[in-house]
Amino acid sequence: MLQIRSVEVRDYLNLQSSGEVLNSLAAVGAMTEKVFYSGNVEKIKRKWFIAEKQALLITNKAIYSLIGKAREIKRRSLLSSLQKIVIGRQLSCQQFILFFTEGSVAYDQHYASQNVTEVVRIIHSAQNLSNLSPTPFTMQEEKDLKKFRIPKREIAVHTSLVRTYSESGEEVDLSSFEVLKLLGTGATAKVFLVRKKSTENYYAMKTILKETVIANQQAERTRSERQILEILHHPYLVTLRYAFQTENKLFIVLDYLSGGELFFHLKEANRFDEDRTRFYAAQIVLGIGHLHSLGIVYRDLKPENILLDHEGHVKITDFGLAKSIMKPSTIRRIRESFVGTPEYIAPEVLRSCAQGRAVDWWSLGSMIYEMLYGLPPFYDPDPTTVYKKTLFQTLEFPPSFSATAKHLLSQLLERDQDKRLGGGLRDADEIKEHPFFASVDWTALFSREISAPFVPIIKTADDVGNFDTQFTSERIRESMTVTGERKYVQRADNRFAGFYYSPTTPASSHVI
Ligand code: ISQ
Repeated sequence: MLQIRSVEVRDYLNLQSSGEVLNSLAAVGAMTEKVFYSGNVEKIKRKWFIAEKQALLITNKAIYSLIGKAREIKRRSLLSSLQKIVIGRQLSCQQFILFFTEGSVAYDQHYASQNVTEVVRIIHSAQNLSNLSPTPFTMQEEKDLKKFRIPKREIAVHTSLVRTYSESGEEVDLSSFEVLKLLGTGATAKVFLVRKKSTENYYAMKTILKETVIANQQAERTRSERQILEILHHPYLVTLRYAFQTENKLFIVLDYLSGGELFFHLKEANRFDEDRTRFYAAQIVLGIGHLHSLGIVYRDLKPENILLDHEGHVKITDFGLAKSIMKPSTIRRIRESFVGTPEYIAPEVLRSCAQGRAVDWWSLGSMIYEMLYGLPPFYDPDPTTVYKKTLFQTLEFPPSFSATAKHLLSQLLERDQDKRLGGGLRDADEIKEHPFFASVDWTALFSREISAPFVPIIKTADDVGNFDTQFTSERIRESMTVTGERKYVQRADNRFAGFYYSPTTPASSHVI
């Protein structure tokens, strides 16, 4: 068969030479891609059938939706993931839908354009050039293709966010656990204290409603959290024990950290002395340093995400914002949208600049300040003022801070991430060598041989006294019991395929 190896280029918007597009492509590591097509399209949204003007860009690798004058990338979909094209009846502005599957996530993009035939031809030529089979297309008589879209519920059906996980291969499901108390609630998740029936060990079970994940476009976040958790084995990072699902929910089973949130204890104590602060900060340095060594930036370091175990050692939890960036050299190139909690966000995040590992060291500085003083350095009740102060306000210290603490904090809260302590290639080692940590035996600390300056009061293994009574006093609803949840049948429902996890060696939550 005759192979056509050339591509007609129709760069109507002149994007190949556009600085904005080059910047956007560079931000996703795609600056070497060749533009084959660019043109205006209307992106048809589900809601009320609203159309939004966007630019469609086709390169030798991917299809992009670009928005605004800055040609910001709204979505990048690989040509290799394009499964099907549906084209509507010919009109001045003809509709078409592109259906993609990436990993096990399926989604569609509904557009209208005056050049649909050209778009499809160029997609096929670009695929041909990369030795990909041309994506099949179907023509439909309808001019409105809305009914051909993947229904919102169905998107979930094709979405595998997190693999099922169990270290031992032991079969677990919701019926393996007794749900005892609510420990906390977040935007998309609830955390319960549970007891595993077979071993009577206690765990914290995070439950996530699938629908909420999909509706809030948190799929990527949930998937990444699950993947990151599975590879973490460190004394100061929370350990994943099991993961499974029912028809409506995802379940992540973690060690129960009965000491509660560091935030809870900080509020009780008002502030910590330097020794106690140093103990927590040093363990966080080890935990975050380990994440960085795996190419992961945590991005959400704050006292609410640090829990204490029964011995008073810290564990970093909640990897929902953590981002895996495999090569350190690419870290700086990643441009991220705005994420995090105001008081702990580094200035470069606010400026939407490169977001590297150093953002975590800025947050560590904010946290150390808060532990020593009771409030973070740029605190204000108004979040906008927090952002302004983070960017511009001179760092000031209360007279109670020692000279070494002030020196450490001014180095961590350095606005230029390249000059920030920890911002260099040696990452956590730079911080470990600071005089503030001179008394720390890092080897002993890693082995958990150093006893904690404060041991939480825990009366029984299922004591929830270190969690907010606002949650723990809540009655466990019927929906959390096994009878209230239809058991998930993996083969029949492909939604969150691969979520399951159970340990290879019997894991015990700590016994006290
Ligand atoms: C472990 N123990 C108690 C509460 C928790 C909340 C979130 C993640 C892990 C937890």
